[in-house]
Amino acid sequence: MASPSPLSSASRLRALNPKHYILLALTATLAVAVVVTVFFIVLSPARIHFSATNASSSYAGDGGVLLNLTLASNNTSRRAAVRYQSMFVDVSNNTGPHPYWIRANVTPTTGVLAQWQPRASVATVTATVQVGAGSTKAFTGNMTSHRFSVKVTAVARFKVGIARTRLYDIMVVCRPIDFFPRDSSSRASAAASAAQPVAYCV
Ligand SMILES: *[C@@H]1O[C@H](CO)[C@@H](O)[C@H](O)[C@H]1NC(C)=O
Ligand SMILES: *[C@@H]1O[C@H](CO)[C@@H](O)[C@H](O)[C@H]1NC(C)=O
Ligand SMILES: *[C@@H]1O[C@H](CO)[C@@H](O)[C@H](O)[C@H]1NC(C)=O
Ligand SMILES: *[C@@H]1O[C@H](CO)[C@@H](O)[C@H](O)[C@H]1NC(C)=O
Ligand SMILES: *[C@@H]1O[C@H](CO)[C@@H](O)[C@H](O)[C@H]1NC(C)=O
Ligand SMILES: CC(=O)N[C@H]1CO[C@H](CO)[C@@H](O)[C@@H]1O
Repeated sequence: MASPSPLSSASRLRALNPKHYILLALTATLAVAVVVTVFFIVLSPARIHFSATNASSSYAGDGGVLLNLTLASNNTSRRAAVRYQSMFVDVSNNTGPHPYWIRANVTPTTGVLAQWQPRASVATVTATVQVGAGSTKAFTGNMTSHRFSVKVTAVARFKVGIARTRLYDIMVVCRPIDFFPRDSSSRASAAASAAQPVAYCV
């Protein structure tokens, strides 16, 4: 009559438990890894493409110049909406290694930026850089410079259904743009054909 004693079954349980724990832990780790990977792929911030267009300049009342551009946020994601918590646009007169940046006023600061931008949609904001009268000559080469950089720094959250991600930092620099087209005829023809150059940002 060799029925298993309570002691031996208890010790067998003790022997199995660590294995179970390890298996459970491995399974849980795997599950978390899968969830994180899926989340990352679905909500990858790389699905936002910025571009700058409609670069133009005009004289400010104080003798300085205004540099205007339209910044487009192209949310190419098929699932995720995006909402910006902040967005800064800086313009530099230098595409080289030591840029000198001036921060632009972005309008509208509420509205487009404060709302969820739906998946597969384009939202645009206007950015205006005010170059003071004193620095117009140095910053714009007396309005003869043709290569300017645009930098976009944003903090954004993504949403799929009701699931929201943490905040992501986004920083892109756009291809050089020109606020001072070389001759007015090319500016006029560009405006007439509505074919403004588009500078993509990466
Ligand atoms: C650029 O300006 C033109 C004319 O003002 C306008 O029709 C066009 O929608 C603008 N482009 C963007 C991307 O806002
Ligand atoms: C640039 O934007 C400002 C407002 O931000 C506006 O007053 C000015 O007319 C614009 N200039 C051009 C050339 O569009
Ligand atoms: C936005 O991205 C889509 C998908 O790649 C593209 O077809 C569309 O032309 C883009 N629109 C703008 C305004 O950049
Ligand atoms: C850019 O602007 C700064 C300050 O106005 C000036 O010192 C510098 O020479 C400019 N750089 C170029 C390439 O025009
Ligand atoms: C700046 O450009 C204007 C014409 O666009 C010219 O009359 C002026 O002499 C220039 N200033 C300097 C310091 O080069
Ligand atoms: C205009 C624009 O933003 N085009 C981008 C759309 O998205 C694809 C990838 O999804 C990019 O390659 C394009 O540059």
